[in-house]
Formats: sequence, C-alpha cells, structure tokens
Amino acid sequence: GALAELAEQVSGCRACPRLVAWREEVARTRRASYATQEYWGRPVPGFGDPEAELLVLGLAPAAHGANRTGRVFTGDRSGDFLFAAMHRVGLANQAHSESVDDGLRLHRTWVSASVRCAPPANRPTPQERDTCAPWLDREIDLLAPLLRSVVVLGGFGWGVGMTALARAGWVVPAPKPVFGHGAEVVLQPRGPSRRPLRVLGSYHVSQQNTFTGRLTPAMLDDVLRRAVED
Ligand code: DU
Ligand code: SF4
Repeated sequence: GALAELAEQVSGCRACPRLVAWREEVARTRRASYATQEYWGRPVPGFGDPEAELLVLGLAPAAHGANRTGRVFTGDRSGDFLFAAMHRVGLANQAHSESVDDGLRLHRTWVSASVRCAPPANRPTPQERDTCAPWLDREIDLLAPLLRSVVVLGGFGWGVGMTALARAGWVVPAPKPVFGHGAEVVLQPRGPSRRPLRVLGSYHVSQQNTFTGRLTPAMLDDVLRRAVED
C-alpha cells in the first residue's frame, strides 16, 4: 500500500548531512553488546496498522534502539515501556519488541517519529526538524481519513505534531496549545475529509523519565486509554 511505499522512500533519505553521518557512524562503531549485529543505520519509517485511528508520535529513533533494528521504538527500554502500555490498553498484540520480525502487530494504531534519523544526544536541530517534516506530512495525509486521535510523546513532538496537523487540514488554535502530561485538545477539521481530532500529550517514554518515575506505566496507560475511548 501507500504507507509501505512511503516507508521505502523515507528509508533512502539523505537530506540531513549531520544525521546521515551520525546514524552511519553509530552503525559502524556499534556498541559492544550488539557487536555482531547488523545495524539498520538509516531513516526509520512509521509502523503499525494502515487503518489506524490513533497516531502515536515520538521524537526520533534512538541510536541503539530503532537505529539498530529499523523499526520505530523497537529494541530498547523506551520501546519496551511504550509497547507494554499499548499491550495493556489493547493496542498491541504483545508487550515487547526486539526486532522487525518479532511478530508485533498494532491494532488500529500507527507509531511514528517527528524526525526519522537518530540524532546525537537525542536532539535534532530546528533545521533537521523542518527538513524531515514533509515525511510526517505525507504519512498524516495517508492516515488522515480514519484518524481520530493523536498521542504525542514529549514537547518536541508536540510542537512538530501541531504544525503538521495544521498543514494537514485541522484548525490549531492560536496561541498553540501548551504541552504537558495529560494535556488534551480537540482540533476541528477544516473540511469534510477530516474528522475532529483529539490530541493528547504524554511525557516521553525515554529512560530519563521512566527510570526516575516522572512517567509511570499508569500515567501512560491513562493517556492511551483516553485517546481510544469514545
Ligand atoms: O503483512 P501485513 O499484515 O500487511 O503487515 C505488515 C506489517 O505491518 C507487519 O510488520 C505488521 C504490521 N501491521 C500491524 O502492526 N498491524 C496491522 O493491523 C497490520 C499490519
Ligand atoms: Fe531525511 Fe528525515 Fe533523516 Fe533528515 S532526518 S535525513 S529528512 S529522514
């Protein structure tokens, strides 16, 4: 389908010199614990159910997570935390994710990232953010007809997501809604090809939040449940 074609296209993108260098450097000098493994080392496409009603939007691939496995949020603690929550809420068929062939399937949910290449220190530049935005635009356009809600993980994705949704056919209030854990806003459609969209914020599933208890499993479950309830 069109989403698979888009995944194919994004996987070949080399538009950001600093990120191309970093993602390939990390793959070449792979961490000792993964020394024998192939590293993906390329842009990471979105993943999930092409008929998604919920989009989960994160920041960017992790150097030794998605940049290693090639599937968004797969292969590190952040992904374990996210997919365990999605499994508890009924959005994933299993609670763990190790590799692209581990059997994970998402139900009515698509997971993606604001920037598709692993950035140094998990921090893309504003220019890299803007260069990557058209990939998210195209993904949202393909998902848009069935989309009912978006869960954004972290403040970076919140800004990217609001800007993308404004371009994609929803009215984003000015001033822009403020990010926070549990923040919620309903965006009205600009035209008949879109439905009202519930956008929810959650703290990001990065280890600095989950290890410190700033984001607990119950907190993430709560946001995901609100995203899929009627
Ligand atoms: O071969 P396929 O059923 O079209 O699935 C392709 C790919 O997408 C596979 O890795 C599972 C995932 N996926 C999913 O997570 N949820 C769905 O409802 C359909 C496909
Ligand atoms: Fe291309 Fe996005 Fe990767 Fe930049 S971050 S190289 S735009 S896929």
